[in-house]
Amino acid sequence: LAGVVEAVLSGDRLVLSRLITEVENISEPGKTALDELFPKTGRAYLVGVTGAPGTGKSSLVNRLTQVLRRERNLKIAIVAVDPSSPFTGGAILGDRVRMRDLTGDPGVFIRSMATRGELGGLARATSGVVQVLDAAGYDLIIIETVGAGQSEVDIARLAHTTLVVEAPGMGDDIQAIKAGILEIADILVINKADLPGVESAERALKSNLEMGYPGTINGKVGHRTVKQQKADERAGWVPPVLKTIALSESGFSELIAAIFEHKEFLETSGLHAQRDRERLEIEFENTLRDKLVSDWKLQVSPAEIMKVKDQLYLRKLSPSQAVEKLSKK
Ligand SMILES: Nc1nc2c(ncn2[C@@H]2O[C@H](COP(=O)(O)OP(=O)(O)OP(=O)(O)O)[C@@H](O)[C@H]2O)c(=O)[nH]1
Ligand SMILES: [Mg+2]
Repeated sequence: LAGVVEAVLSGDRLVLSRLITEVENISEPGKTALDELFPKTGRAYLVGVTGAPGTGKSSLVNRLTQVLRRERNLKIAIVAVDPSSPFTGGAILGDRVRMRDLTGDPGVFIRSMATRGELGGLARATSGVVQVLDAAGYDLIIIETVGAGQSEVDIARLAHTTLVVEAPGMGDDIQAIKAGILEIADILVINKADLPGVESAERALKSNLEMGYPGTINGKVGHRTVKQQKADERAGWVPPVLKTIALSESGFSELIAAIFEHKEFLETSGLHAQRDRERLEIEFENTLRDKLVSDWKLQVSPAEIMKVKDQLYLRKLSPSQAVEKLSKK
């Protein structure tokens, strides 16, 4: 294992790929490696890219990386997360084709996350993978997720700067508003700005921002921690609405400027450090909960649990009485 950690730190991409697989599977060697790499983490800047399917997220990430590689001396890692299991095979293939321009660049590392049944597990696995890439010395880590629900919000919480990508073409019917993901945006991007309907998409996004940002969007109350974070940030940051065409380079210098402006804002306001602590606290709490549950399960026999569960099904014990009863053993 010592060899693995050293190889990763020295930039061995093959070893890095293998280690990521271990971490993705939350295996024992993966966990041990994460422990060893942990002191080297906390340096990378994380950019989340989310939005409805087909808005051009992968194309945008591809173009953004290309332009950044040309204009700034940064090592970039891309993590594509796709929790929609039946399509993952295709999505990965599609992303590979789209990101083909980047392969061969030693300063770019691309990884598609394998699907797992449990959404909480995906967020956790992604967090581990990002930590490995961070330790491996990638300056910028871009995380692409399809914006659909809580798991995307959890993954977006990993990022320092979150882009929500929208595309014109549906009049005022903005996908991001429907999905309730607008509130996690630090930067709003209308991609496919070459298509008709850009102005009305822009109008809809801006009026939505003014109306309720970042509280309730279409009656949906966002995740509390995100909301609080965003409320703090609102004091000094209003998400800009930008337009890009990922098929060309149109809008990308503005997008890059906005990302680095937001980074600067987080750093000078102290929010960067605060978010970092919050992320570590969440990780600590989750790990603590997992450990307490597994320790508890070791102390109670499965037969005992079954017996109590039978009483639970018959409604002779409430869930809390059932836990109470088992804990007294
Ligand atoms: N006209 C136009 N088409 C674009 C633009 N950006 C992306 N596309 C096209 O939109 C389609 C979807 O692009 P993707 O990059 O796969 O979109 P995505 O959001 O990553 O899709 P999923 O990962 O499946 O949610 C592709 O056919 C792209 O070529 C753009 O700026 N203008
Ligand atoms: Mg994609």
